[in-house]
Amino acid sequence: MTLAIAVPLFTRAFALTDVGNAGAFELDGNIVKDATTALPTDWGNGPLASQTGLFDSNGATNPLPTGGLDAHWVNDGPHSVTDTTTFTTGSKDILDISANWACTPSSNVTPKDDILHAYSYAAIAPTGTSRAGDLLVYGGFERFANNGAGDLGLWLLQDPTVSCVSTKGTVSFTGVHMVGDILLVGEFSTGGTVTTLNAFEWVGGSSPLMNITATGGADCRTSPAAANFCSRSNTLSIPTPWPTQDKTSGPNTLATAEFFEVGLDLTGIFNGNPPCISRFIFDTRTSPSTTATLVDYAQGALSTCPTSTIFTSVSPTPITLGGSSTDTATVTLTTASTVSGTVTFNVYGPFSSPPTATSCTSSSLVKSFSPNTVTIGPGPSPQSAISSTFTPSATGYYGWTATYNPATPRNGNIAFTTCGDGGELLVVASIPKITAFGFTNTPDNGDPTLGSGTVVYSVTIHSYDTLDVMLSGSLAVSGTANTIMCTGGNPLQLSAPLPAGMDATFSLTCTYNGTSGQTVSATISAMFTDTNGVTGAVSGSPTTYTFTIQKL
Ligand SMILES: [Ca+2]
Ligand SMILES: [Ca+2]
Ligand SMILES: [Ca+2]
Repeated sequence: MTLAIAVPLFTRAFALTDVGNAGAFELDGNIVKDATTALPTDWGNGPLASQTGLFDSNGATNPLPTGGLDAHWVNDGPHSVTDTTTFTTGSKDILDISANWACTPSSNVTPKDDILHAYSYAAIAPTGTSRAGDLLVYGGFERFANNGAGDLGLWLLQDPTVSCVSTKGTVSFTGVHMVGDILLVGEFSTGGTVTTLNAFEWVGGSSPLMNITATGGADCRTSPAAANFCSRSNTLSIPTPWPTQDKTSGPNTLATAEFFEVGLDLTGIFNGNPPCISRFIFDTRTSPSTTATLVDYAQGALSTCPTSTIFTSVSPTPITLGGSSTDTATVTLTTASTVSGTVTFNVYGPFSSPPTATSCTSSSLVKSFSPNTVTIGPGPSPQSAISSTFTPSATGYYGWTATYNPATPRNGNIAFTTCGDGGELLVVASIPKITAFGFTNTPDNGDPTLGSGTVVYSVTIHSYDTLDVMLSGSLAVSGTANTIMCTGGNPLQLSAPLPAGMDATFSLTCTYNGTSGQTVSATISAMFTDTNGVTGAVSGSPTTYTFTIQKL
C-alpha cells in the first residue's frame, strides 16, 4: 500500500519584493533568478532554464525579458588587480563632473569599498501591475569585504559622455550633470539591512541637489508600497553566477552585506515625465552624505530611451505628370520599444535637377501639400507610416523630407531625413505632346474644291522625357461628305510604344466625294500609359481638323 503525503512547496527562500510591487525584478537580496515564471527577472541565471536572468556566467547579456530596455554588466575587479576607476581628490557629489571629478588608478582600494562587479537594468513595468507602463531602473554591485557598513552612491546620468579611466596619474572626468540626474546615497549594515537610502535630483544652481528622499523607502522589505525606490543587501551568504572572489569566502560566494541592489520607478519620481538616462556610476564612499569622500566606482551604460532612425522611400518614381506618389517612412528604435507619435512629410520643388541638401527652403516648399502629418504607431519597433497622396502639378524633380516626432522620449528621439537623401527623390516626367498634325490634299493640295480627292493625315507625337510610354487612342475620319473611304482602317488605332525622347508618327490616307458645303473631319484622341500605370491624354489631344467641300 502506498501512502500519499502532501508536501508543501517552499520554492522561494527570499521574499520576491520589487519597487512598488512592480513584479518586474527580484529585489530580494540575492543575484540569481528564483522565479520560474518569465517575470520577475534577476541579475543572474538560476539552475533551471526557466530561471534565466539578465546575464550569463560570463556577464554577457541574455535576451531581455518582456519590457526590458537595456542591461549592462561591468567588471570592476578583482581586488588583486589595479583598479583604473577610483575617485581622487576633489570629486564630490555636490560638484559638477568634468570641472571637479577626477580618477586615478589604485592598487590598494580599501577592501570594504572595493567594487568587484556592477550591473544595470532598465525596463517598462509589465501590464497587470500597479506600476504598469512605468520606467523602472535597477542597479546592483558586489564588494570585496564586509568589515563595516556599506556606504554607496548611485548616479543615474543623462549625459552619455560621462566617463573616466586612468592607468597612470590623475585624469579629469568627461561629461556634465544635467537637470534631472538622479543620485541615490545609502548605507547598509553589516547584517545586510539597508538603513539609509536618500535620493536627490540634480537641479543646478548654488544648491544643485534637491532632496527627494520622501518619495521613496530604504529596505524594500519594509518600505511603503507607494515608494518610488527601495533597495536590498544580502542578509546571508549568497552565490554569484559568475567568477567572483571576496576577501573571506570561497570562490563565487559573497559574505553577508557584500551585495547591494536598488530599484527606482523613474516615472513615479518624475510624475510621468522621466528624463532619458544614458549612464550609471556606482560608488563607495565614507558616508551616505552628499559631501562624503568618494572611493571606488564602477561605470557603465544604461539607456532608458531608445534612439530613433528613420528610413524613407518615395514610390512610385518617376511618374508622369498627372500621376501621384507617396512617401513611406519607417522608424526603427535601438531597443525593443514602442514607436509612437507622428511623421511630418514635406515636399519641395519642382527643381530642374535633383535636389541637394540645401535645396529645400520655405520658398520651394509645395505648400498645397506640406506639411502632411500622419500618425505612426503605437506599435513595436519598427513601424511605418505612409504620407497622403501627392499629385504634382508640374514636371521636374521633387525632394521629400520626413520627420519623426515621438510622443514621449520613451518612443525615441526626433529623427528626420535631409533634403536630397536617397529614397526621397520624386521625378515627374513630361507628358507626350502632339507636335505635328496636318494633311495634304490631292489633286488640289489644300484647296478641296473639286468635290473629290485624297487626303493624307499625318500625326507626330513626341516624348520630351526620360520615361517610356505606351500610346493608345485613335485617328478617326468622318464628316457629311457622300463618301469617305480610308485605307488601313478607320479609325486608325494609335497603339504603339513611344520610347523616351523619340517621335511616334502615324498616317492615314482617305478618299472622299461630296458636294459643296459637305465636310470631312479628322479627330485625333491620343492617350498614354507610363511604366507605372499612370495614364492620361497626350498633350494637344483631342484635336479635330475639318474642311468644307466648296465644289464650283
Ligand atoms: Ca536580486
Ligand atoms: Ca533572486
Ligand atoms: Ca573601480
